[in-house]
Amino acid sequence: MATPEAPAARAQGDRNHGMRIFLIWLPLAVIADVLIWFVWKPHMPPGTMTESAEHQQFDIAFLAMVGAPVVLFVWVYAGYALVTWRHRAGDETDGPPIHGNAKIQATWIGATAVIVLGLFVFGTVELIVPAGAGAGEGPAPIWQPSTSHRLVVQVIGQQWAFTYRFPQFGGMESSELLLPAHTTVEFHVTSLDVIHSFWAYQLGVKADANPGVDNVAYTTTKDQLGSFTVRCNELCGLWHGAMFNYGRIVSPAAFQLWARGLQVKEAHNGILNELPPYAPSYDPTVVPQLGASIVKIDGITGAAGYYYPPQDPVTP
Ligand SMILES: [Cu+2]
Repeated sequence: MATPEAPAARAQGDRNHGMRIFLIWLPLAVIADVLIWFVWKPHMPPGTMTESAEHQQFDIAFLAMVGAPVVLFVWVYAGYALVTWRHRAGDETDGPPIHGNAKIQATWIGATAVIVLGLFVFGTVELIVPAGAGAGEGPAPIWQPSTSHRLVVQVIGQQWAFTYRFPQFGGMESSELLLPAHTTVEFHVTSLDVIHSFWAYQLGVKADANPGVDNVAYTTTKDQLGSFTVRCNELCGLWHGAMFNYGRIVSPAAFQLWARGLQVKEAHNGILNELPPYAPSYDPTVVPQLGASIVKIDGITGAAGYYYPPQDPVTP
């Protein structure tokens, strides 16, 4: 039979257990956080193609670094408890009655309060600082980029394609999204029919595309060139799954060449004249009639749908 321990001896034993658990946990937590930051973070989505994407990558890595020590503490404690306090053969006694432990309770409440409130402050700050976790989405964004030199791109969702409109290039439209490197982009996202969502994954931009609403989202491209994926991220009907395409970040010179060239082409073949004036959103009831006149024009670059019916329409 085990003899009951004296309270002083038990307190000393608790301290030893606590210190041992801490000493097992601490190096594991440090190793996990170092691995997360230096090994995992460079591969974390959405990458570092834009400042907003990079900021989101930082947020995910930081949250993982806060979470990993907590998970490891639970595992270490569970493992330690299984080994140290397991039932031993022949021992039929109950454990000692416990009537609270002010130190452990205070530590527990204090540590969890600091973690939860710290995450609350971190999350709130990251949402509202420029290029933070949010891309500023909404009709009235909570932050603005510091520069007024912005490329404005309107994103028009429709079943089942995105069209991109460039008001600084005469309202030119394209079904392809090219963006220049080292440029702050101001997206204005709207829809012609049902609700869609513009999700430019590697740009770290996701904004609802709602009819009659002008949702603004910002991002700033960096020096990385290459393609990125654009998906519709809101179930919008039968071909929702096919509503994606690829955009590209190109050099500023290549972008100017492309955009000016398209503007000249669309001015030349009459598309710019036929398009409605640039506006934050468009009346979807007039768009089918608009498409009826636009499809007769040769050299159409826009997306399929009301605006630009998919069949070859150039039949007199
Ligand atoms: Cu959609």
